[in-house]
Amino acid sequence: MQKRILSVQDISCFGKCSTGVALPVLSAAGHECVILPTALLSTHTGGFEGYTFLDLTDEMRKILAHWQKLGLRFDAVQTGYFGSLEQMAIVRDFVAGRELLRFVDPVLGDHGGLYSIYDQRFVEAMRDFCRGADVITPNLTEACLLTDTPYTGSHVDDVELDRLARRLLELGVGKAVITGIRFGEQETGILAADRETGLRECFRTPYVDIFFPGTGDTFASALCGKLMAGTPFREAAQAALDFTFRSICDTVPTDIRYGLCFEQELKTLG
Ligand code: PXL
Repeated sequence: MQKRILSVQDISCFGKCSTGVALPVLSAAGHECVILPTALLSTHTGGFEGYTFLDLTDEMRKILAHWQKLGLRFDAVQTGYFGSLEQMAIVRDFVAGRELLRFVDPVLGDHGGLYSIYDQRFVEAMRDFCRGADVITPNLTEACLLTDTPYTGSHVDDVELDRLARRLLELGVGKAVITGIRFGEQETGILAADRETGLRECFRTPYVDIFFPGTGDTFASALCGKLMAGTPFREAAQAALDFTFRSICDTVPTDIRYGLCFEQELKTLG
């Protein structure tokens, strides 16, 4: 059955990420994707000089007030890149008391650092925003930021991974998937953790030594699409990882800033 999913993240006009990924991926998974843009940028912030940035916080308030009047209902809300601190409170107020699933991709940073517009206040607000989420999908950097753990690189041993997963779930989260973990020299992948079942399982793919902005967004939307289609958690995590890996393989060797060429893989999501 088709679900209506509200995707709250920026529109980066060039450089596939966030809303530019959520719309095609959630649609290909069979859902209606409604968008609530948090900011409008000429490009994403990952590697282009002089990008423009329009904060849409005030517009978000107006859009949600209109939808409130219309009595629109959603099966899930998926959040990604926020343009201001207030936006988290705005979305929290809108979803409060509604029966919907909450997917939070706690976009804060990568490679051990914060993205350019964020600071420690964002980290604290995001930690709070994650409370009560059904599924969160931090990369390793974000998992460390959310749990006050020093980031020591993308190779993490099993004990530390388990600790990170436990501390993420302790934020009051149903399921946590940590992305961007290196396993040895040859592999990369994710850890999936489920509070209810106690599941802790790593899923791996071959490591490709190129970083494409928007990879995490692609994974998060694919996972959301699969779960909302009723796919069980383990299978959904595996499918989202495979989709992301195949998209990476399709992309080599274009300009890495342009994002993943996931288009050929969309047909595999249905
Ligand atoms: O992929 C996360 C993301 C989303 N939106 C914008 C970004 C980034 C990462 O750099 O810059 C605008």
